[in-house]
Amino acid sequence: MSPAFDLLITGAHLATMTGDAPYGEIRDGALGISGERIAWVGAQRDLPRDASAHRRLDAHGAWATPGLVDCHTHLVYAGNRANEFEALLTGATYAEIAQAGGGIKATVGATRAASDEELVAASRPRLAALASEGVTTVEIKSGYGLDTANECRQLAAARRVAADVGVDVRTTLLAAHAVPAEFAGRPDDYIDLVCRETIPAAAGAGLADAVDAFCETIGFTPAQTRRVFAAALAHGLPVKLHADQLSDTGGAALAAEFDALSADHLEYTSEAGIAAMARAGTVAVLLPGAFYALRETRAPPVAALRARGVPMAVATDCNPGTSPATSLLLMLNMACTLFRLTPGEALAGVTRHAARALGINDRGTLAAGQRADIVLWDIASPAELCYRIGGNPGRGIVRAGRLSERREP
Ligand code: DI6
Ligand code: FE
Repeated sequence: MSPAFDLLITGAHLATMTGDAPYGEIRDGALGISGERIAWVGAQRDLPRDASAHRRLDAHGAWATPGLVDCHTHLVYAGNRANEFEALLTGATYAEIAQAGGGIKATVGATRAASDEELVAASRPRLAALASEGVTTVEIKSGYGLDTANECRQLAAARRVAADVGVDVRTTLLAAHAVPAEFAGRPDDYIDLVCRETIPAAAGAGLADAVDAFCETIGFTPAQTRRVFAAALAHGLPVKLHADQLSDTGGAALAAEFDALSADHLEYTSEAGIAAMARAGTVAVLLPGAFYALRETRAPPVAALRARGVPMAVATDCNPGTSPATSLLLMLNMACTLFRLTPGEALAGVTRHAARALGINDRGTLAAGQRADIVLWDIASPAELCYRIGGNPGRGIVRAGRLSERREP
């Protein structure tokens, strides 16, 4: 039977991100799409002669990659912290800013005060900016509500923003991000609330796809993180962890112990933590935007992660404090320049491995059966996506089989 595609893309070089060859490259390739799925991938000369299509697109030598996946963001929040950025550069210290109610506290205040409409309106441009660069799947965390109602409100806003912009979303409950003012000095009581009330509420309402925590000397202890993870798993939700960002608290190994989808940041992760991640199949999510903004000097242990075969993803960490970034393409460059990933590793980090960090296996590669999320780029080689500092060579985006024209941010 001759295949009849809904959309047939020809004249494209394909970075399929499958197999062992760099980028899974197929020169002069074609992509057949049926409904929301990729139905056929290969060299154009191998396309069945009698293949027909309702719609055809000649890519004129563009490169096609899988739709990009930003697997770690906190992009739903109100207000911003440009004032703190400015204060730091004119002599204030982090401690002074925190004492004056700044930092995460400031964003929690603004987010709680915003109506649902305001929260969605404030967040939409950030997701639209990511989408304009070919992001077709995004993860969005809560963590600026810090009570059950506001955490759930943030998760619901994340779903709404994603539907508005047309990006597929996975939401993550990050109630264990900071201790809210109401629980100052009583972090264990707050964790009680998170385990007893917030996780069950978010899970029961179907608002969360995973649970995350900030395990750090300035966040929650490993013991508190364990309690959060146990509650998450008891409610059927997989876990992820902000691990070893500022110090080695054994976060990576703790994440692995709970079969976490990912452990994120990892600047201070030890060899034992990496070995545990390798055994558990936990993805390492690298966040060069936060590393850069904090002017960190200790890079994550990329060589050791590579040696152990731990899959590495790359994400924006879009948040108002430590990574006010809305460009995943810029993160590709920074992952190579700051962390020494190869362009092939970086591109896998925003496609195949990023999907895996979300526990999704139907995207992140160009292969038959995968969701038809595809980006066409005006580039001469895939490495060009990592080489540029700024700019957007995107030419077209296919989201779940539907071709949308290139949109400017
Ligand atoms: N790690 C961070 O660096 C950010 N959150 C986290 O878990 C900080 C977020 C903020 O400052 O608003
Ligand atoms: Fe983060």
